[in-house]
Amino acid sequence: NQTTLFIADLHLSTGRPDITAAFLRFMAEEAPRADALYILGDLFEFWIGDDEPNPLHACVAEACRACVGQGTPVYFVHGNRDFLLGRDFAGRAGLTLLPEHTVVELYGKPVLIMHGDTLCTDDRDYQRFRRITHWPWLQWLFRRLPLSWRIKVADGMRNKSQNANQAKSMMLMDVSQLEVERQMAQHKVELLIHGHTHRPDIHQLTLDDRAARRIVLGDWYTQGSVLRVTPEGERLQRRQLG
Ligand code: OKV
Ligand code: MN
Repeated sequence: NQTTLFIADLHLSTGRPDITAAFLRFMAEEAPRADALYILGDLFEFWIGDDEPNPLHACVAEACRACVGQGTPVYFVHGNRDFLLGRDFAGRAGLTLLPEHTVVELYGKPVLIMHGDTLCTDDRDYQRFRRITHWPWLQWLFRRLPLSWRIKVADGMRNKSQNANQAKSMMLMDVSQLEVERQMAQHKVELLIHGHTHRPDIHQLTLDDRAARRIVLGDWYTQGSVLRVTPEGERLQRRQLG
């Protein structure tokens, strides 16, 4: 024991049963042995409401619930894709929803955790999309639309975004170093853990002449990415999907 697990960016969808299988195996075999599991956003490829009757969602909820039932709390931070995941689904899955930026104490050290999209401040178009789709009254309105309308709107938005992203540079889609340092200083931490950029790595930096680190989780498109934090240190691991 004495291990806390972190995952992000699984982008689960019915179109990728291999990722779902890897996640379910992880939830059954590894997660229950940990002190806690943190899911740092984009568990799902898209989310248009807790009322979508999708067998994948029921399956994932059951797997999370079983893990929590065995004594391992599962925390969830919203990603840029599943930001509409709400209290209904969280309740069914036994998930504890966390705010977008949270400082957790891990074996005596304060650690800042987040999805990571708020670090990408150079991508002005994305930040505008984020601001608008997070307006509470617009979310309220969207949630009240018939499911078939929400599916159409969401499909249209994803198609549009896919085309836009192909034109964006790699630099633009990465985090802003200035914003990383700003948020770490604001929360007074020397360790930041996030996902979103799909560039798994452990970055060293200095903040106020002190050594600090930023750990980036990888996505699960071609292999799993799991961060294990113990009192001794951190290990960023990869998992075969098959
Ligand atoms: C998630 C992203 C689609 C990026 C729509 C209000 C509004 C929520 C929504 C619809 C889309 C999430 C919920 C999805 C992320 C995209 C395209 C780009 C960059 C509204 C609140 F405005 F229509 F009223 N949505 N879906 N994108 O398909 O999961 O992250 S989504
Ligand atoms: Mn993301």
